[in-house]
Formats: sequence, structure tokens, C-alpha cells
Amino acid sequence: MKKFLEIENVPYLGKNSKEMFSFRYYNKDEILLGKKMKDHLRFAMSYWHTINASGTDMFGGDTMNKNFEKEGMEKYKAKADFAFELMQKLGIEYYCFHDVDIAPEGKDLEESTRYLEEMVAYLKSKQEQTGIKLLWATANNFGDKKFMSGAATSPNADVFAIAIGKVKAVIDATIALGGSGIVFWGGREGYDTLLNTNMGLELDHLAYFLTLARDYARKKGFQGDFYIEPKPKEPTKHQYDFDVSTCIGFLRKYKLDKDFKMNIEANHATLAGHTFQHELRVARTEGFFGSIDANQGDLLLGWDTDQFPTNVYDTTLCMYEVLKAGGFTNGGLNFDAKARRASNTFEDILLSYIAGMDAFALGLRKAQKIIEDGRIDAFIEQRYASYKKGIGAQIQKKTVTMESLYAYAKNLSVVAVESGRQEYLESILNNILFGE
Ligand code: XUL
Ligand code: CO
Repeated sequence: MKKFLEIENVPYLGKNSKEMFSFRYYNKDEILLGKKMKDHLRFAMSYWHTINASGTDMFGGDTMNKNFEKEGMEKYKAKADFAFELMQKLGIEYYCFHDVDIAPEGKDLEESTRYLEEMVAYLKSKQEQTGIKLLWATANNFGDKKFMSGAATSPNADVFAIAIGKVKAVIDATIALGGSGIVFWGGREGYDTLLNTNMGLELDHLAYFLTLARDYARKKGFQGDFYIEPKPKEPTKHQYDFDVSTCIGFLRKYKLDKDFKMNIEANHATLAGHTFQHELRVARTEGFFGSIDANQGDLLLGWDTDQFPTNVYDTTLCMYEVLKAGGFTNGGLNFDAKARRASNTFEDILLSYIAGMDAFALGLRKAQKIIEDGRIDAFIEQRYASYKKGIGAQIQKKTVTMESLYAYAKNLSVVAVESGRQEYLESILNNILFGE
């Protein structure tokens, strides 16, 4: 088979390595906290950015050609060959795709499904040859013109039907490929103006859409996770899957909370005005932690730039949350990220994955240090010590009444709340990150 990249497998050479194509922190079989690094991190390649996106933005066209001098189905097979070669060379064991990433679209749903099935068979043989697995798949129900006013929330019932038909094909593909997740990102499930929108009806339709998908997949034997991927805006002004809290409220209302978890994307968190860690913490606290779309935005640009994650503060605090959540089960770290438009060579694809994987590997190492160091966890524990004894313990056990608390509080005079020590804790984090 033709090879697309001159570089061979990317080795781990340790933190002092000056070799361009090497990992400095990602040593996949090294054991940390009782588990191999690769099993903590469960890296996945995103098909859409890596195999298809070619640099087009609002102001200019492609800066790269990823067609491999082929047309039609042959082009998609060449893309798959490239995808698996890249993953093998990087040591990535999972991948994620939208239906339209892996196969061309036909004139109608039936023809598109046929193309999809042909490519699923091709990908299946590649999986068998390499041991690489599908992490999750999703339907692109936002790109085509018919989805301009939404898919599940479209005012047009035919669009709802076509969109759920595409999800059926994706579920069948996921099962055929042994994938462990199905993602729903509501690309245009929201509104641009309330002047034309029946919000209550749209939310009901969205919930029914997800219910149909869940029931079909479970009927077909799918045992993996369903994920909602929160994003507050872009392309619509307001998306119904705004952030993790909003999604959890929605899932609980429509009794979907037993099957759906969150796929949390860093750049979506910051678009919602949250930190990445905040979204992870909400999901962990509420029992909805599932999977991660690993990337980062540029706060000065302000839109969803989907850059490769290199900010070690963020990757560290992310991996701290992942460890505290007990690690991934069916989920993983999918690089929903693309090399910048001006990083336009095939080597840049490799280099950007190396940068992202190393940033998360370093983040994992530092998160382990935070936990082993124990000062931050101990501080939090101590901060709530008043709930361990006396009246606090009774509140904690929920054995008080309004009257008993009033009687307790009525003569309290000076209450000394202890310092929150934010700056001290930030300096501990710096000490752990840079102290050696
Ligand atoms: C869009 C985005 C999507 C989802 C899958 O912002 O993140 O690529 O991850 O549809
Ligand atoms: Co994403």
C-alpha cells in the first residue's frame, strides 16, 4: 500500500528530546496511577478536521489538498488509508467521524446510506488490520442547505424525518464498527431570532428525536454511551445545548438522563463563558462525565477556532477532573482540532497531533502530581471542616429544622470565615507545574 507520510512511527524520546517528530511526554505504555498512559488518555483522531478540512475560512479557500489525486469512492478510500497510516504512526487507537466525513453524499438518503455502508465495510477491514477502534460516530445534520433552520428542530417535518434517517444509518454503522459512543451536537438546533421560533415545540421535537435514536440503538443491541455535545452558539445565535448544566436539565426533564452523558469540548466551554474545567466539574459532580473533544480556542479571536490544545494549565486541570471522575469508560480524548490554516503541510498534521498529545500527556503527569502532592485536595477538605462536627454535621446529615437552626443562630455574633487562599493555591499549582 502507498504510504503518504515519509516519517515512520513517532517515538517517545523523553523531555529533553530535540527530535522534531518525537514525543517528549507521551510514553504510551508507561504506568501512571496503575494504568497505562494510553488507557488514561484514550486519544482519538477526528476525521473531519484531519482528513477533510483543507484550510478554507470565511476569507479564503483551501491551503491544502487532501484529495490524494482521486475522485468519488476512490478518494474516500485513499482518505481512509491516510487516516489509518497517520493513526498508526502516532500510536492513536481510536477515531471519530460524521457520516459525511467518511463517504460521499448521494442524491437521497437511500443512496447516501449505500455509500456509507460501502465505506463502513472498508473501515472495518482497516480496523481489523490495525486494531484501531471507533470511539464514536455522529450524523452531520447541519451542513446541507435543508438543515438551515435545524434538523430535529426544523419547522419542516420532512427535514426531521431525513435527519433521523441519517442518525439510523450512523447507529447501524457504529454497531457494525463496534463503536462505543454516538454523539449529538445540535449544529443548528437553536434559533437566530425568537420572532420566528416556537421554542417549546422545538425542544419537544429535539427530545423526541433523541428518544427515537436511543430506543432504536438499544433495540439493535448498542450498549455504549450517547453523548450530547454542549455548545452555546455558532452557527446559531443560541443553541439549545448551551452548556453542560442546560443539557442536564433538558435530559432530566425528558427522562433521557440514564443513557446520555456529555461530550465536553474545551472551545465550546469558553464560548459559553466558562472554563473547560468548569464544564468538566459540572458533568463530574452530576454524574454525566462521558467524553472530551480536546482542543482550545483563542480568546482574542472569540470564535470556535478548534486549535490543537497546547495550554498545559488547561490540560492539567482537565486531567485532574478526569482522574477525579474515575477516568474514561466508553469515552476518550478526541482531537476536535485542526492545524492552523497556515500550517498547511502533511508534516504539520503530525506535528500538531504530537503537540496536542504531549500537552495532554504532560497534563496527566501534572494532574497525578497534584493528587499525590495533596495540598490542594487537603485545603478543600479542610475548608468545609465545619460540616464535620456540631451543627455542621447535623446540617450535613439533614437532621435540622428551620426552627432548630434559628435557635442555634439567633445569638451568634462574630462569625469568622476563613481565608479562601486563592493566590496561595495558584502558587501551589505553579510549583507543581514548573517546580522541577
Ligand atoms: C462543532 C463540533 C462538531 C462536533 C461533532 O463545533 O464540535 O464537530 O464535535 O458534530
Ligand atoms: Co466537537
